[in-house]
Amino acid sequence: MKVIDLRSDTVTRPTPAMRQAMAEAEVGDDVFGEDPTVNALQARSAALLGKEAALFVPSGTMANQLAIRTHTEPGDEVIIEGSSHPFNYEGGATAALSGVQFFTLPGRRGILEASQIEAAIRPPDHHYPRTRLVCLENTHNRGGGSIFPLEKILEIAGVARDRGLALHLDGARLFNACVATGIKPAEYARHFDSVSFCLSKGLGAPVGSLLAGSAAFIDRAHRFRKMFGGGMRQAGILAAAGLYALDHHIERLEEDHRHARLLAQGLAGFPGVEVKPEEVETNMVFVRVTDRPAAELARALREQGVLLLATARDTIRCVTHLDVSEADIHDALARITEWLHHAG
Ligand code: TLP
Repeated sequence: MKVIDLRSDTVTRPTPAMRQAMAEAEVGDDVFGEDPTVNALQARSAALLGKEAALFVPSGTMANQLAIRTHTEPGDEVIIEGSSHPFNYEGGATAALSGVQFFTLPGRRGILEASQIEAAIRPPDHHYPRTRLVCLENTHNRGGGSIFPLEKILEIAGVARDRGLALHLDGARLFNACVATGIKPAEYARHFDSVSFCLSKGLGAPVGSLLAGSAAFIDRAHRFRKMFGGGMRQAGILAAAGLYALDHHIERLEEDHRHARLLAQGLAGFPGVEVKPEEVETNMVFVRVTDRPAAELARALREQGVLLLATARDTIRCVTHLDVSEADIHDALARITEWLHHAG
């Protein structure tokens, strides 16, 4: 029985063609700035986002943490949505590595309004932390793979600019938003001082993320990358996978989105679960489990060879990706129906 792994788009394995590109990569010592493949990936990523420079880093977490460290000084405050990745899933790194605190705001499916941000900015008084940075997430993971509407980004960027705040985009899945909306990466990116994106999610590379911004910003981030232990040597082997992914795996994200819709539509009628297919915007389906703990359902389905992620007591997340075909979606739905039918 083939295991259908819908826990995350991080589980993809490099394709034979990607492995070939990795094997053939020209490499050098990137800590000396001498890896031609890393340099090519950085230049390509900066151009794609319309930024002056970009830095290759091991993970999306490091990209976000570097951005936060680079934009702030200890004691500063960062405005962020309450279900965002840096606040919830980065091991408390922001407190530990940057010595800054978060001011969290409740979003609607992860989406914030400019008025909420405006109201959260601290007055200039020595009692308060200094508000320095706003972080947004597009697509928003816990928001359900939701797309941050460009007009709302524009309004928020206006507030940030007027109030002298930096603006960072956690674009771990930015290309999913781009493919779903037809908006170019640079069109999103130009409203932000820094943007990160991941190669190791929907794009299917085994490792790596990019952080992009002005040349001065990336120069400062480079120093913190070293400090955080993220300087890699012959990293061109990994960067080659990234270049391959940018060439071959962006347009196909549309397939993942179609599969997510199929999955949501298929699950919508099942007893014991609640799904809103109309809320599926990209490659994620969040399922509310109504008649048992979500972890119990995930455990039971694992035995049927369908891996899902319980993200809360009553919530399961399913993510479609490169290693899941349309036939796999039908197969997963059949196995889930069968199990629910037997479980009564
Ligand atoms: N997200 C992972 C888990 O950590 C939850 C996943 O399976 O979705 N930003 C966003 C929006 C993310 O979803 C993630 C990873 C990251 C940053 C961090 O990327 P990595 O895992 O490369 O550090």
